[in-house]
Amino acid sequence: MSQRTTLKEFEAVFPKLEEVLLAHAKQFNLPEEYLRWYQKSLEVNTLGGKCNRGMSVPDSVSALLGKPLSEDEYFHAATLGWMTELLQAFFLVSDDIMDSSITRRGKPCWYRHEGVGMVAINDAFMLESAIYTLLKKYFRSHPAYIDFVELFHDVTYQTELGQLCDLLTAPEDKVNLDNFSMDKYRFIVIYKTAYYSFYLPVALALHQLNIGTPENLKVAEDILIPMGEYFQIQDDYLDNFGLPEHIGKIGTDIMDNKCSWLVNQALQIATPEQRKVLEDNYGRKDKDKEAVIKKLFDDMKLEQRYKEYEEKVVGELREKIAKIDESKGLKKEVFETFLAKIYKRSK
Ligand code: GPP
Ligand code: MG
Ligand code: MG
Ligand code: MG
Repeated sequence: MSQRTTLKEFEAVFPKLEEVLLAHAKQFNLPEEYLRWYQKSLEVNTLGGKCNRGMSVPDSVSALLGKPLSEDEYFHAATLGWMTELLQAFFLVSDDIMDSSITRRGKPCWYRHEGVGMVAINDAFMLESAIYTLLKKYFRSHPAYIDFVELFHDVTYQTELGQLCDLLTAPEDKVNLDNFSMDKYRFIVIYKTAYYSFYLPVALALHQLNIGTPENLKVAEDILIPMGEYFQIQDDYLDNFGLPEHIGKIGTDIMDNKCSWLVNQALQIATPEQRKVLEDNYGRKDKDKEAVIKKLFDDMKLEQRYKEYEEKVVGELREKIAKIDESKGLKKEVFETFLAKIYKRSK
């Protein structure tokens, strides 16, 4: 029987990795006060999240092996998990600047901390570098070392492609609703979210066990990419319909002119009058105009529409998972566990 990790067990691995990262920076004679800065950036930006992505690595390794992990197996799987959390930290610090966001995980965004500002950009780069420092330290002699390196590089690039499209479909001062479409939307969310949040943790688990064959990776991708698409649609839904106390952030998609799931759905069903309301109020840095859009989304019953979408997509995902052939090393449980973690989430 496999064993699921707890947040507490997973978090218990972090101090060791932090120590390694600080010792590595110290080797370059980074002055003590700046070491403390790096430490604070690591702690503020990497800790305090749900760690769904990170914990999915040990959970997946355990499900693939069908047994609880030894101490060494757990440490290595959790270290790979923390690398996905470092990648996420790198993305979020950067994304919050690009999105002019206010809060993250219930606290001010890092760039809004006293004395941080645009130093946050360099801090983001250093969070990314930390991945490769840990990879070299713990996986240099693993047979899949180069696969790990390439996987992180490829997934980072894919996320950047998605972010590019996310940003370019949302210019700050030019609202053009014709710019939005469900096709563009799918591209954005698959690349900006699904690869790093869903495919990456499972691909890492497969490589840790040396069963990251092209065939296994392809089966995983075919399920995890649609699952990640569903996850980002939830994120867009929660941006408007979630509670800031639950999601730990204040939604900015309407004012940011984002090509979000909600606005795309609204465009599909809008009457000419409703379209005019969207045209006049969407994507403006104005609280009153944002309120008009929020009211319109309520009137258009987008919450109900989301719930119907959720049931449909979860049914499809369950069918795909049921069809997995377990004879090549993959396990349905890997995907079932992942899906269970996000189904009907409110945060
Ligand atoms: C989340 O989108 C997307 C990312 C975190 C990827 C960022 C990619 C970079 C290359 C920086 P979002 O803006 O909807 O997330 P949130 O709602 O959490 O701000
Ligand atoms: Mg954002
Ligand atoms: Mg963003
Ligand atoms: Mg969002």
